[in-house]
Amino acid sequence: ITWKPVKNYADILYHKADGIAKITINRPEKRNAFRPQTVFEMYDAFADAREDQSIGVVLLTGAGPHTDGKYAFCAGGDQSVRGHAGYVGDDGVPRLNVLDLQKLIRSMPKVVIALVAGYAVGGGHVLHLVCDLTISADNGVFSQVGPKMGSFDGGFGSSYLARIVGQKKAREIWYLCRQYTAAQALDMGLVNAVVPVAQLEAEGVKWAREILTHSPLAIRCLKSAFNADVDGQSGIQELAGNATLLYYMTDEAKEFHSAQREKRKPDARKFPWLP
Ligand code: 2NE
Repeated sequence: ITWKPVKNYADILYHKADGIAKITINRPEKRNAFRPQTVFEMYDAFADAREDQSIGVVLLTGAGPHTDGKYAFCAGGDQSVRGHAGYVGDDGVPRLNVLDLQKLIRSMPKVVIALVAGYAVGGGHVLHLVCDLTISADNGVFSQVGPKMGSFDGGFGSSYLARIVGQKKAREIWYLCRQYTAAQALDMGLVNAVVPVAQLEAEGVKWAREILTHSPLAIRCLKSAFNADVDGQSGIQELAGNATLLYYMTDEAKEFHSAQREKRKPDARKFPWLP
């Protein structure tokens, strides 16, 4: 695959090729921990991928290995900029803007695949969790650390984790703050596959290419259906938005819309009341 750079950012890399976008957190010296700017940049790139009709799959990964030879997907929020009320950017404003990013990843009608090499820790662990699929390298390390360093994620990070691995395991993960290997993560259904680290990107591209041979609308509806089961009214909104999208594409909706514009009565009898 020949990746083409899309836009220059300070904290991330953003590439596209063959219907696939790749977003790489590029702070290996900090184990790819995110500061507010990193998150704003990721949000911008994800929003671009969402708008681009040629893109069906987004790969989210971390740059590495670092000069010490270690890999990281993401070590969560950058603790060196954690202030009184959140992570503080150059503008001095405390934020938890990663929550907006989590929602975008979940709601965008494209498939997002996390490619995890090394540490997926804290808010970095939640980032892989909210992706549709996760492929881990054999050196993947999965961990929530909040209760041992003064934080927690009571949103997707806990309740969605429990949907994935079950209540008992999710409570263990958060209460004990242990590290789990890629093999353990596979065992508990936290990741979809484990491959040698050298093959991680190639495996992600292979999965993406397979997905891209399938029906975009079917996958769009499936993603919102999976979300609707978990996300309450906002999940139903997403699913229903797809029904509206599909309805707009019918002759029936077009007839009613045209009739209104042409100030005439719509010909309702042309359309069946299907059983
Ligand atoms: C990830 C882990 C276990 C790796 O350990 P190790 O021994 O391989 O690396 P080391 O030496 O700890 O880290 C290498 C460099 O990366 C920085 C370190 O400070 C160190 O820098 P230098 O000393 O070489 O200058 N680094 C690593 N993680 C960082 C981070 N999160 N922020 C800033 N710098 C970081 C080990 O590094 C570790 O445990 N990291 C901390 C994990 C952590 O506490 N993450 C935040 C959890 S809370 C969160 O993410 C969150 C939330 O709870 C709710 C909402 C949003 C976010």
